[in-house]
Amino acid sequence: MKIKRFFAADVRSAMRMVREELGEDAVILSNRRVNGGIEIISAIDYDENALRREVQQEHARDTQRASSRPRIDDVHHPAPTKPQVIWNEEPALMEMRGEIKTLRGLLESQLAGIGRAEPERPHPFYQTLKQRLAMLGLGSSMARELLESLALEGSEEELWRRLLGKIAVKLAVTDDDILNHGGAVALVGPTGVGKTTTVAKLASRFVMRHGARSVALISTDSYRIGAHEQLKAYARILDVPIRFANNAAGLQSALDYFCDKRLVLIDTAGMSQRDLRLSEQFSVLKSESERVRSYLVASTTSRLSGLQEVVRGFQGVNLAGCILTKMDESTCLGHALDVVIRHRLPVAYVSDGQRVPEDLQPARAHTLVSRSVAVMQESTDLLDDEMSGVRLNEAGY
Ligand SMILES: Nc1nc2c(ncn2[C@@H]2O[C@H](COP(=O)(O)OP(=O)(O)O)[C@@H](O)[C@H]2O)c(=O)[nH]1
Ligand SMILES: [Mg+2]
Repeated sequence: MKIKRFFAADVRSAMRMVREELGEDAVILSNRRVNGGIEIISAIDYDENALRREVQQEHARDTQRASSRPRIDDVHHPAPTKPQVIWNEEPALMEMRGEIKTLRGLLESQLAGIGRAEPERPHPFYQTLKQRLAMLGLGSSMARELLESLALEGSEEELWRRLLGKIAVKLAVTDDDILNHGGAVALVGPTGVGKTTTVAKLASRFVMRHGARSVALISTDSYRIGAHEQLKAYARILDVPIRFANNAAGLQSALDYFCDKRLVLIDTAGMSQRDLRLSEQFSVLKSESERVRSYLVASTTSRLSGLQEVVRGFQGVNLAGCILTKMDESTCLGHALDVVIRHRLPVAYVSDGQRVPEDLQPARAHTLVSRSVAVMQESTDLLDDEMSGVRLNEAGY
């Protein structure tokens, strides 16, 4: 560790001197106003223990010096002038405040772990791997389960790769189920996640494989004005028949009507999992549960708690699997991985754009995991860039 004192007329110049001499990783240890300027004590390769030892040694030397000096009565000492620090104007202090905030967050999460009786794992990589899993987007209980099942032997990178392998093993996929086997398939899920677009992508792919006569569409979305129009437009483009069903009887008759089709795709009304009409929708689908397989469409841009609520809310119909959409917009795919693993929900397809039919792929476990790592890396790099921008701004550059 190297400690250095910098003196300049103002904070901005002092900070510039610190950065020029010690670089971006320098840690500000103290900062105060002294006669005629600003004094900053800064360190590089900061080691708190070494610093404490140095301070203790310095303190011991001071005491020795004081005891060897003739004692002067305190009354004769002039009152020391306190250095003046304007707390809320000092960029260095703002930076320290940020660091303290981060430390507090870390401490809180550690204490929360103790509250949940986390087993003591003294392995040096345990915490860093746990943090990497958290950055990937996995919830803390999933991260703990994975780490507990891992033999902690090898380098950190080897352990990380093994953890990713374990995630891939836990991820169930259905191997192009809908397009390979056809049948009657309903897409359910909240509004705006991409159900109608996915119906169009699947229909279009099936038409490309087996011709327009093999596919039919049904819409049960009678709640939104214009909802039918969107699907109707796709039906027209693909030249496939379409029917609308507003209740169980309507769905039954539409399915009977299309009984000669190899694939019947049912686009349902987008509803919030909190919507009371959802159970109405479930009862319509359940009435045909023998014939219809339901897939949940979920957006990977949702947060972990939101996705959990969606999956729980839509379990009212027997879900055969799910389709993960908006991968192209997601900044954290791990949330979706956590939820589908936890609910043992096989992933059928992933959608990564708006183009019909190009932006839809059958889900592959290893590809999903690698993609999640790539997205995590991109987000971390972005955050690093933003943080260094903030630090420079705080320093007045
Ligand atoms: N970026 C992106 N947008 C998508 C994706 N899937 C659907 N969308 C868009 O999301 C919006 C809502 O899609 P829609 O199919 O109407 O959702 P629905 O309400 O669930 O039927 C539309 O603008 C789609 O083009 C995807 O994978 N990525
Ligand atoms: Mg729709």
